[in-house]
Amino acid sequence: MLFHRQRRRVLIAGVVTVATAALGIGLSTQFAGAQTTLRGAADEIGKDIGVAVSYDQLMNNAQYRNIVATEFNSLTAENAMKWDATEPSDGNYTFTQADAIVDFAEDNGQTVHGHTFVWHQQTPQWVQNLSGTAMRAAMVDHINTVANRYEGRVDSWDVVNEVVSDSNGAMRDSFWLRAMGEGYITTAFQTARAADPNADLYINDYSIEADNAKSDRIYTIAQGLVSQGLLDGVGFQSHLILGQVPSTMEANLQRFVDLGLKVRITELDIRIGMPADSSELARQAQDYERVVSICAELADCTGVTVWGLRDGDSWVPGVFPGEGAPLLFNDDFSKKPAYNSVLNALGDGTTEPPTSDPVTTTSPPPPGDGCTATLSVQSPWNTGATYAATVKADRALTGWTVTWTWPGSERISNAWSIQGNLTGATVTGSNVGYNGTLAAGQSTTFGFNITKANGSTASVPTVTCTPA
Ligand code: G2I
Repeated sequence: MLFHRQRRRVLIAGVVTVATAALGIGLSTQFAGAQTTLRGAADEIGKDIGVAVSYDQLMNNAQYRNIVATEFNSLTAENAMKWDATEPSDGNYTFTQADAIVDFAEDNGQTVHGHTFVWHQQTPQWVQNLSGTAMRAAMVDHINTVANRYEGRVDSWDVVNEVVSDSNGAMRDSFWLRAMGEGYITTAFQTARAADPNADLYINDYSIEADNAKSDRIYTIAQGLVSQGLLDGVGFQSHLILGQVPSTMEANLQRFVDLGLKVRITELDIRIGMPADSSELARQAQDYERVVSICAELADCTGVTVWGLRDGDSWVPGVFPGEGAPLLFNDDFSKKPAYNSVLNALGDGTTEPPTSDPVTTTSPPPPGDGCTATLSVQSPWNTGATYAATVKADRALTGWTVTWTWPGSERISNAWSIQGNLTGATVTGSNVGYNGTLAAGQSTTFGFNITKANGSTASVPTVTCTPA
């Protein structure tokens, strides 16, 4: 691999105006939480836990946004970065949806895995009708424009998607292949590499989880790209069927790692014949646990992305009538058994033994009409901890600021759903774009990780919350 990229967990530094204490300050209640999140557990083991997001849900559904922000540290646009969404007609680029998703990820300290530049689906007819030379020019322009726009903000790209067919590992007979020949793949990777030299470049496909003719062909293509320094990783989509996690999956991923590549589970879902009964949901949880464990235990597996949040968000029932329930959350946002097994496979946030039980202290609720903030230690380890925080509005708010001072050497290393001056001894942070407006009685959340002295107790300082 020629190019390595630091995982991006950027704190957004900014100037925050702190209202004076007279303005409806609430003292926090503090307590210890036993719960952890997928995100907290994945952060702790240095993996991505991602979700494919729908622009519409992200814009219109506060609960969806909240779970996407708190449970996942990586996002993929389910449709918004595809060619038909970004360049519906020649040279007319539309980035409203893709921008919104990347902004959301940035606000929440999440990485973005980009999907996708070159695919035989969701590519407009005007591209499909071009001659070889013109198609090449359109491809180069498209990749340059999209990759340049998100340079430094999208960490990795599915440069080509589904280029191998389902029969005997032959190349897919797509309009790309017919117009440009097999060289279209190299052209795509060369263009992407030049456009964003720091992004990790992936080849992505389905039904390549097992060692089979299709994954053999991907392996051959990968070898060729690696020899030219053009490939960083292989995406295994993993649209799986209940009870059919391939027995060769681990060994198959390993052979790509042995080429010097990263591997990633890019579109995981596990579908069930409907209606799904409780034993099937339990079996699904086992299957999820196996797939996520394979990635968790493989150093060069960067992470797992699930292809949608709730069962009702999934593409599966529309394409496989009578099948469904393939994801981690029910439609009411409750967690399915598979959620817990994924958490387990990610190490449950307890890969290092806790140094102490989290401290529980409670102060009386504030009398004022502002807001209260609650911190809880979710999972401490020797040199750090993940915290969850809740901000509750006592009256309708259009924004909030929280502040506290660490008693010791604790410092925030990364945070989500909050922005401000977060890294010092005194922390001052405000809402991000989506979680500032709260009705009376409504709550929102943010979270962060800290570093701390080896073996010390993760403290729970008093938090002051002030309405904007
Ligand atoms: O087909 C499942 C996935 C296989 N691998 C590549 C992925 O990009 C693909 O994702 C799916 C999306 O989950 C669907 O949401 O790709 C489909 C398109 O092939 C997406 O479906 C399309 C519908 O077919 C369109 O009718 C709809 O306008 O989503 C569009 C946007 O909602």
